[in-house]
Amino acid sequence: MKISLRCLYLVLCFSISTQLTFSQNPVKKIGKITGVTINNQELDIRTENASVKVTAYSPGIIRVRVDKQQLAEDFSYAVISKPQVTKVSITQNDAEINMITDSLKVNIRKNPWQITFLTPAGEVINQDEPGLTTSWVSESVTTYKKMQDGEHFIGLGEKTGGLDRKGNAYTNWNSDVFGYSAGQDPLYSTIPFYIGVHHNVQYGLFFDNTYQSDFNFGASNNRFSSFGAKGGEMNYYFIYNSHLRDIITSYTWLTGRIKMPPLWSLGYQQNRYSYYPDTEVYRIANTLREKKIPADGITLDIHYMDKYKVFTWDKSRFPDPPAMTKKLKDMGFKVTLIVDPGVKEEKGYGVYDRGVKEDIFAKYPDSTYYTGQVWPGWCHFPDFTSAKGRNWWANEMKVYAGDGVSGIWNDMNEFSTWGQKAPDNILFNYEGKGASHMQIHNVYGLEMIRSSYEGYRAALGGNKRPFVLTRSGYAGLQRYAALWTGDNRAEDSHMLAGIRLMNSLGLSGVPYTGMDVGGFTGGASPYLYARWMQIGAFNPYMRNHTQINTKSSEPWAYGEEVLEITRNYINLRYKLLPYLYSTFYEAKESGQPVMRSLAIDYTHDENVYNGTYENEYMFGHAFLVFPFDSQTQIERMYFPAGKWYDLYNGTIQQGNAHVKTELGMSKLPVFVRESSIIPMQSLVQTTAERPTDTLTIHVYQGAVNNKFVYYEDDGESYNYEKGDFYKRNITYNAAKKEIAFGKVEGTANSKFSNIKLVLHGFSGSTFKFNGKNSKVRDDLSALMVPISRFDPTGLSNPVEGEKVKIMSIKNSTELFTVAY
Ligand code: NBV
Repeated sequence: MKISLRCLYLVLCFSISTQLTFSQNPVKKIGKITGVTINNQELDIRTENASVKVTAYSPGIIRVRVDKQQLAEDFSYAVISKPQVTKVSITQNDAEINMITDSLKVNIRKNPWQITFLTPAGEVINQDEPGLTTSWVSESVTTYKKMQDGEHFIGLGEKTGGLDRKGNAYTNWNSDVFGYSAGQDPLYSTIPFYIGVHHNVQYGLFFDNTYQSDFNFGASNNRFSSFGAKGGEMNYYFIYNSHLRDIITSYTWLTGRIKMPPLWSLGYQQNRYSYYPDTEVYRIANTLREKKIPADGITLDIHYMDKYKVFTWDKSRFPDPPAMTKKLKDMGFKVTLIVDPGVKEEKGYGVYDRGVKEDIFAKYPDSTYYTGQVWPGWCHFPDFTSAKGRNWWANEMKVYAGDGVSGIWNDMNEFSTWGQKAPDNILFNYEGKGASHMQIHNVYGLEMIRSSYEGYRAALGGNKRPFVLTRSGYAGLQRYAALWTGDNRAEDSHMLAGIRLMNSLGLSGVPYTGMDVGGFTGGASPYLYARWMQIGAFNPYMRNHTQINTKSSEPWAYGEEVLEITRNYINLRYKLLPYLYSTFYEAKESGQPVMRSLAIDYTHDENVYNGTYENEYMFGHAFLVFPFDSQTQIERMYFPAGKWYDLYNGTIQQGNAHVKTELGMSKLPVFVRESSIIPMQSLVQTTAERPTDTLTIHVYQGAVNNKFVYYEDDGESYNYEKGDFYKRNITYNAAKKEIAFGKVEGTANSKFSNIKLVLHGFSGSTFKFNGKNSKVRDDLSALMVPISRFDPTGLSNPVEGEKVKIMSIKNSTELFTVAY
């Protein structure tokens, strides 16, 4: 009796609680479809609880918008492309809708809503988790996707952790994270774009929502991956291509690509927090030259300002800025200045007064200014989400152009108020539509760099490339700036974490990236410093930087041996500038990153996602870099399919192999992919110096065909947009053993008048050069010829003395004349 009463009680409790849960269900689902309208390549759908729009944006890109209310006016700071006219067939019956483009199929189940993306052959690429699909909890909206067997997740911008994000969750809320830990999240910027990989397919997913967003790639669950935000619409772009690299190209078609960077910004940059007064800056510049360390940039941190007030100089430290920048320019250095968005609240400070007069500072809902504390003390913050705010900033920047400054370094633009929380209710213009801090926080940095880029370009007269660097940003930031990964620590784990951050940024459309080489906080050991500088030479942006009150971090601060190693690798970077610049051209044309995670070219090779090998990357298409830490003497390397040449001795390593290697301080393991084509120039101390007139092109024998797009322009203007460049394809046909130089495109002359062709691994064979048979007379196995006191690799030595073909390319549009 006792038992049955208890049972009754439990049954009663259970049914009440189920009902209670149900009647108070805080989760609102999208529900079943109640109406469908087909408009050419677009579906307007009404569900029980939402309005939905599904658009074929292009054959391979489908956009999905879902809102509890009517869909709002379409607006994005990230997406710059409009839908392409796309051939689609749309059919429906009571149970489902099918939308088919030339590249993919979309299936939408009606009751309840569930969307599935399939290949043209009908394989599932990605689908809603059928029980969860899209739902809301209060204003937070989330879409749940079914976790596919063996699915890998990569990208998502500046995120710590492994290459494969499976099993982890991430938050996007741009944050000032001084001395962050190597696994911290979130960091400074937000790119809500990731790539999924499984069963020989890969897709991209861009969730364009600027509120705080959360991604869950099966963190403690094996049912779903999900993405959602604290407000706004469910608004995502699904991208499918048959190669991963093309997904990056499609994503950057949507969100934009870099412009050609100023050539000088690809040279070595010397930095610290802070170099002052001007005499100290000269000392650094002179020492770089005396010690023959090639360098192009010196960056000034906050101490150049008068009491940290933006757009001012501390005249006791820098009495004559134009004279200083001129003197440095004559030595081949360009100056980059840091700027912070916080404007000191101080009547009589012109920048502030003009900001008040033009009413460009962000306010609370009661129309009083929002005030937060940063370097200069209490500050107001420009509203970069209005053209008025951006123009005001642009105007203020003119002073630096007059001072001869070449680069603008945007710091603290998360925006940061000493890492404190800024209130949700600060109001921003948001292009006239009005938005709260919650909505615009993640795009504040993006709009600041937009203003810095457009403003400084205009300040320089419109046709000179400014260099713009940023710490914060949102998807699309690549259109305006290079990004560096903020305040890392001088630790091995940070050096490697930095590699993964940059590789992930590259997968997420940002090719121009760098980290504080040498580490920002703390001090590196000589070995760590040497290793970091070697790796830095294989980063898109190479800047050495360190925190205030740390030990000096210039290349000579760690003794002779480290100095020589550092010089060797910076020398190599300068000789590789023709290769690097052409690689940036590819980034501009197709969004391809300069640092390429192996997942791009070896997407379905499981070893690539193995934690032991996840830091390996390609620098451009030719160099496989193994960024090992400074602690271990013996490490494991993984070589993907193909044939690889040791950069230093030409030894051939077959791919699909796991190899142990012994490490030393003087050498970073680097290999060259078979069939690579690598243009190089003579060593220069600055990009302001002309290299010799011979361009050396290294070709590595291999079994696969290759094409290298060789590109040059003046390195400083936008004339290339009007065709003023020099471009030609260099192709290698493996079966025919033929190397061919294509027709020259563009109106510019090359800065080189001779080409020297250096062949690697062709020994004893004949090859065709532009259709004519030639015998290989000299074969060079290594790109670098070994000699040197400290460095058995002899990176500092140019390849010289071999009898190789010299071909005149002057005024030539077709073949070269061979001049031995
Ligand atoms: O301006 C000083 C630093 C700068 O050196 C660093 O690179 C930025 O990430 N800045 C942050 C301000 C805060 C430093 C504690």
